[in-house]
Amino acid sequence: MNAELDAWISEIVALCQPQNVHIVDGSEEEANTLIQKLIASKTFTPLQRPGSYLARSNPDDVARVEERTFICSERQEDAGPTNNWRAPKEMRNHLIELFQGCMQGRTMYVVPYCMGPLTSPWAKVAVEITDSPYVVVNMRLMAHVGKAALEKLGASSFVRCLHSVGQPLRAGAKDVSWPCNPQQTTIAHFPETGEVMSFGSGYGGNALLNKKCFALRLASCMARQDGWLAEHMLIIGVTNPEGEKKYFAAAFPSACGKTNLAMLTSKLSGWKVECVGDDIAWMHWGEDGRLYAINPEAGFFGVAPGTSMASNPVAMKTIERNTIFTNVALTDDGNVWWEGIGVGKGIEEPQHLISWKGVDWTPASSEKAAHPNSRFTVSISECPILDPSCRAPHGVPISGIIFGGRRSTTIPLVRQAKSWQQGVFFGASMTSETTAAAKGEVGKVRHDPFAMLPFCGYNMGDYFAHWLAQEKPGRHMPAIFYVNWFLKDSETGAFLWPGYSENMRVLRWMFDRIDTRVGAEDSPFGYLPCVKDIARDGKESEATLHKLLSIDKAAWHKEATELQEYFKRFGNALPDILQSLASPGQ
Ligand code: SAT
Ligand code: MN
Repeated sequence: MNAELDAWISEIVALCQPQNVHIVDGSEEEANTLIQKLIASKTFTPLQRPGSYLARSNPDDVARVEERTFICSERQEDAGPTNNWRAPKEMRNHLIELFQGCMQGRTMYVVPYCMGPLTSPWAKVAVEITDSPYVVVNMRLMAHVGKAALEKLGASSFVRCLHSVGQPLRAGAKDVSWPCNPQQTTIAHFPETGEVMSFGSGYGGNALLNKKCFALRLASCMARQDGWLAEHMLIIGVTNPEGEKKYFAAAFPSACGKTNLAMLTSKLSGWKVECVGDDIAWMHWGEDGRLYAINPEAGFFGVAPGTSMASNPVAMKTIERNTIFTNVALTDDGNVWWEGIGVGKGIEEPQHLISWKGVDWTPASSEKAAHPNSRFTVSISECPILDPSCRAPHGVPISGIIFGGRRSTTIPLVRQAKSWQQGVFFGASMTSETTAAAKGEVGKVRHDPFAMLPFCGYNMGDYFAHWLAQEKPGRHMPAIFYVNWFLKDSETGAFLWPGYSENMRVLRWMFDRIDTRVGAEDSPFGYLPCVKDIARDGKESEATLHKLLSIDKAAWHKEATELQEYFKRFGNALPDILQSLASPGQ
């Protein structure tokens, strides 16, 4: 059907020398066969919940590895100062050596997939070749795979995503349940030729190349070229008691609560949140001058720990069936468990579990039962609060854009930008404490502009300019907000803001600000809410709200000075307006 695909398959067969080739058709029967194979290889343990399985990874392959992720543009300045760069030729040669014979003894799966609703003009078809059946069954939940994607592709060109766990199975050798090759793990992107090559890891964004590699790193480059936006953002519809609806897109770094906000259960009477997506937004300008977002994904790959009936009852419902759990703990009655799962339901901590490492665990154990980056993979159609326009081909109109990070100090609960430029500055100035979603130290404050630090496929300075350039006559620019749910009391260390469903109060303020139905305090840092507007039906004291909504000038000054330093690394690529907005006087 597609000569380019045929030729590529032959080329990869010759390079990787798999035992078999399987073109994925996306059928139920195929999925069942793959699941049986994964059970036989002990990759999957069937769970006591319908259609659900537990996988345990190799303990050295548990998260994205940013230091081994590369942007291989011809010119180093096109990758910019925030990406690891290698010359394409050099990286390709290195990878060809690694991929040589790497699928021996394994089946090579060819997975055509479509990102975005099949009927959407913004949807894009790509192909992943992988030797991991675990990747195939996960991708099946996260994207439209198989025949439908191939049909949409027709004879067109496509992005080539090549993946191997990097552990050939030599004749007679016994396989392990999670093959991988952490010493050689390399995830390389070639934006100029539309390719991804990933070797050595079977986990999450390192291996499901449709997600961060294609839908963010490569798509951000395509978006820059064609005047749209590919962003690390959830998408929600918010309806007020009068039945008016507005859509928001919100960028937060990995493991900072995007899935919880995307599925928020409102406790404010008459207010409702519906879910379009929890991780990625592709946004295009409509003929009416509004910004429209589609969710390129068809499923969730959410963080398990902390998810409970108290924090995210909708997610708990979503994962009741047909879910793949990776690196959570196993209960004695064949179900899943993770730290925080029982909150709000009064479930006691079990006296015995099998931990994510596959060993006995008791409350006396010093290690966590579930890995902090353990995940659930589930189709979006399992979500009980799916927005009715979730699969609208042209997307949903975005009225508000929210940026947010995880900061225990300095950044107030919420602010609104006074202009598009200030809003872009909000995004560019984002900082957040690191989480277990990426390998490395946890809890360290770092710059994470637009929550795209690990996902922008080109020079971040040019990316800022691309955002500024979105403002044009005739366009209705969304309002922009910056939130921080994670402020802590400097004396007790306790969170000042309850978060989760209480974030509805902040969403309400933002919703009403868009039509200026609620006031705000004007400040150089943006519009800040008046305490009374957030306090309505709240539980916290006035003093706490003042702490949440005020700006500590000394801390801010320090932050701004540091930000100016940070911005210097972008050199000439940094738009002047951002450097001037970063001045401590602002
Ligand atoms: O990149 S992953 O998909 O593994 C998870 C994340 O960081 O959001
Ligand atoms: Mn993410």
